[in-house]
Amino acid sequence: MLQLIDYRRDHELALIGLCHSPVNALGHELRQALASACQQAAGDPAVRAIILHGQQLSFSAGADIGEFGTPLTWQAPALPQLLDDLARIDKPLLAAIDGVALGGGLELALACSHRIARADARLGLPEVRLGLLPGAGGTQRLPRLVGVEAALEMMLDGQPLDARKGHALGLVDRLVEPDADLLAQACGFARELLDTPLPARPAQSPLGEPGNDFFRLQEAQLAARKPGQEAPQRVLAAVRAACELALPEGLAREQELFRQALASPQATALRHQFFAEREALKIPGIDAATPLREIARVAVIGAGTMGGGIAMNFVNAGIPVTLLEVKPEALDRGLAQIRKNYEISLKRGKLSPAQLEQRMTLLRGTLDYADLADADLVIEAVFENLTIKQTVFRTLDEVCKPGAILASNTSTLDVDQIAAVTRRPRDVVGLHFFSPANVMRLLEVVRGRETAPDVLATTLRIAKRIGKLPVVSGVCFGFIGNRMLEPYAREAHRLVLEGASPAQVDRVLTGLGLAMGVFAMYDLAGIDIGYLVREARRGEIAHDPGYFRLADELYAQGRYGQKTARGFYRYEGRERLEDPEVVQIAERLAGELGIRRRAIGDQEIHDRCLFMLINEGIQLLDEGIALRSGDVDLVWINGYGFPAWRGGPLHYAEHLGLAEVLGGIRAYREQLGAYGEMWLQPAPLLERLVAAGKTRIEAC
Ligand code: T1G
Repeated sequence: MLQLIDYRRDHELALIGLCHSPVNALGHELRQALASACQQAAGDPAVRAIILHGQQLSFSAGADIGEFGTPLTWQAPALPQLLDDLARIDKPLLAAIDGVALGGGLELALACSHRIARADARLGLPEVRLGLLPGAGGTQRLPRLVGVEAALEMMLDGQPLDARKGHALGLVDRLVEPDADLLAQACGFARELLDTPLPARPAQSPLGEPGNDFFRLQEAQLAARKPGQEAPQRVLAAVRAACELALPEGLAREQELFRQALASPQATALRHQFFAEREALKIPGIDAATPLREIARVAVIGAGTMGGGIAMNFVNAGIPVTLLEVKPEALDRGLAQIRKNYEISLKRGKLSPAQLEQRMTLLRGTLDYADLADADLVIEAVFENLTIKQTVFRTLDEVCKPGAILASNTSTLDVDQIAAVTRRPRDVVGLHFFSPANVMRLLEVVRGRETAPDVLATTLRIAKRIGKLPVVSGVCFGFIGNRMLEPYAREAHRLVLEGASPAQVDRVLTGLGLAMGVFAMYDLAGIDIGYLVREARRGEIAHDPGYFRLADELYAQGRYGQKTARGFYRYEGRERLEDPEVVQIAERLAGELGIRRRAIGDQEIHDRCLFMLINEGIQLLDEGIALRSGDVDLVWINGYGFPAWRGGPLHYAEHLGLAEVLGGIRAYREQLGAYGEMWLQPAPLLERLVAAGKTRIEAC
C-alpha cells in the first residue's frame, strides 16, 4: 500500500505527516493510516504531544469527493468517527496548517487542541458549494471556537479565508510568517504547551441563540438570496443545533443532515460541476509536455466595454497591457472607463489607492499598431463583423512579432475565416470573454482548424492565471454557448407569438433557478445586438418568417431594451415592468403569420425552451464542437446563469431522463405542425442514446 503517512519522532513529540498527493484528500486509505498513526502516538507514553501536518503538501483539501456516492465514504474509520476519537486524545494535538485546510481538512484541525498556520494558508468550509454541509463536526466545533455568526458566514459563503483572518477570529492559535519553517515553529509551540494544561476542547453545552428570532430571520434571508437551494438551509439547521443541543447531540443532528444532503440531486449536480471544472482542462493532444509560449506583454484591440474589461483581467494579474483604438476620443473614453471601474472597487474597499495607480501604470493606450510589435498575446475586441475583424487580423499579421498569439473575442463568427487572412493560422485562436469581461469567469477558448497545440495550451494556462474558467470549443456559429442560446431563445420567442407573455416565460425560467429569463437577458444585452447578428445570417433563417419576428419588430420600433428603457419590458430606472404593448405587438404579428394563439402552460414553456437547449448541447457533442457534456454544462452555468445546483443543461437532462426529453421533443414536434417539423428535430445522438438505453450523455 502506498505510504500515506510519515510518522517520525522528535524526542517527546510525534510528527505525523499526511502525504496523499495531490491534496491530502481524506479518502478511506488515508483515514485508516491517520487513525493508526494517532492511536500509536496517543498510546505511546514517551509521546507528550502530537503534530499533524501536510508532508510537502497542503494540510488537507477535505473528504475525498470522489468517494461520495460510494460505500467508501462511510467505511470505518469514517471521518466523523475518526475526528471524534482524535478530539478525545488527552495530549496536545496540533494541526500545523500549510497551503489549504478545507472542509474535512479544517474539521480535522478543529478536532485538534491547537492550530498553527502559515500566514498565507487558506482555511474554509466550502461544503455548501458541493450541495453539502460540513459533516465531520465543523458545524458544531467551529461556532464554539469563533462564534455563531462568524462560523455561519464561513459555511454559507464557502469562501476560504486566509490564516491571518483565521487568527483574528480565534480559529488559529499561532501564525507563522510565509517564509518561516512551519514544522520547526510547530514543534516550538508544542513544547510550550507541554507545561500548560490542555484547553477545554469546545464546550459541550449548547451555545444559545445569538439573538431573538436569529434563525427564523436567517432562514427567510437565505430563502430570498438562494431560492431553491437546499444546502444553505441545512447548514443553518446544523448551526441551530449547535445553539440548541449539547455537542454529542449536535454532532448527531449534523450527521443526519449531512446524509440527507449527500443523497440529494443538488449535491450530485454540484459534484458533477466540481469534476467537470477539472476535466475541462484535459484536452486531447495537450499534456504536460506541450510547450508553452511566454506571455509577458498583452495587447487589446478596441477599448469599448469588452476591450476594457478584457484589459483589466491582465492588468489585475500584473501583466502590462497596450490598449489600441482608432480614434483618440475612443481611447480616452476607454481608459477613463477602466479607471472608473477601479474607482468603484476602491469605494467598495476591494482595492487600495496604491493598487489602483499600480494597475493604471500597467495600462498603455495607443493609436498606432506599431506599438503592438512586442506583444506576446493580442486580443481583438472590435465590432462583431467578419470583414472588420479580417482587416484587423491582416494588420496584426504585418506588425506582430513571430510567435505572438493572435486571438479574437468574436462571440459568433468563424475563427477559421479570420485565421485564413493571416500567414500564421497556427497562431490564431478564439478567446470569447463574457460581459462584463473583468467579472464573468467563463472563457470559451475556440480551437481553429489550424490552431497549434502550444497556442491552445498557452491560452488555457493564461486563462487560469487571470482567474478564468476556460472551456474549449470547436468552430461553429456561436461556439457552445451562443449556439445553444439560439434554439432556446427561438422557442421562447415563438411561445410569445403563440400566447405566452415575456414575463410568464421568464418567470418559468427563473423559477427553475436561472439567473435571468430570456427576455430580460435580451433587454440587458441589447435587442439591437441580437438583430445585427441575425442580419449577418438572414439567408440561413429566411425559411421561417416567424423567426425572432417579435424581436425584429421591437428593433424596428427602436426598442433596444434597457438602453432605450423599452424592449420586451419597459424600465423605470432599474425597475423592470411588464409592457402590455409587447403582447399587442405579438398578437398582431401572430395574426400576420397565421399563428393560432392559445393559453400556454408553464410546463410547455419549460419543456420547449429547456429541451431545445439540451438538444442543441447534445448535437454539439455529436459534432465534436464540445469535448464533453461537462464542458457544455460549465459554459451554461458560468456564462448564462444556469443554476449550478442543477448541474447544467445536460446534467439536468440526465436528471429528467433522456427518454423523457426525447419523448417531449417528439410530442411537441407532432403538436406544432410545420413549425415543429422545421425546428424541433431530435439530435441523432439523443435518439441513439435512448435507443441504447443509456442514461448518461456521452458521445457514441
Ligand atoms: N477530494 C478528491 N479530489 C480532490 C479534492 C477532494 N477534496 N480536492 C482536489 N482534488 C483533486 C482534483 O480533482 C484534481 O484532480 C487535483 O486534486 C488537484 O485539484 C466531511 C463533506 C484544494 C483548492 O471542497 O477546492 O470535506 O484533476 O486541480 O487548482 O465536511 O482542488 O488532477 O485528477 O483543483 O490547486 C471539501 C475541493 C470536500 C475542496 C486545489 N473540500 N478542492 O486547487 O488543484 S467535502 C473542497 C479544491 C468535505 C466534510 C466534507 C481545490 C484545491 P485531477 P485542482 P488546485
